[in-house]
Amino acid sequence: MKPVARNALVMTLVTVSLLLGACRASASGPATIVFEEMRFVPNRIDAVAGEPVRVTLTNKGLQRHDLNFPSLHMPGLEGVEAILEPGETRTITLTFDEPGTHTFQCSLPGHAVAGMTGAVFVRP
Ligand SMILES: [Cu+2]
Repeated sequence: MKPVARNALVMTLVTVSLLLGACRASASGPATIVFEEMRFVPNRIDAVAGEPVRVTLTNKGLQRHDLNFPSLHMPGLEGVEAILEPGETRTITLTFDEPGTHTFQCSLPGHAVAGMTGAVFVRP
């Protein structure tokens, strides 16, 4: 794990949490997503609105992949991004304030259309 990249990601996630107004402390169960060529395994996460969910990302693919939420529409940032090199593992924390479905994808060119898509299902 690269400390600098990890710190940048933490700052991004803190910003997202503040923007969403999520300040509650209880946690949803941890989840794991493996990046492969060209898919996420599994390609869904279940979460509870307002509760942080820890997600461990592992890139078992042969090239760089990321986890990107286009729906978050943050100025200057195309959603929550976690770019992993092959063999890299990182744990992120996501908090969604409203119930609903948030799709995610790998934002590298051609990867989403090749099948690297998924969704977080947020229940009340
Ligand atoms: Cu990819």
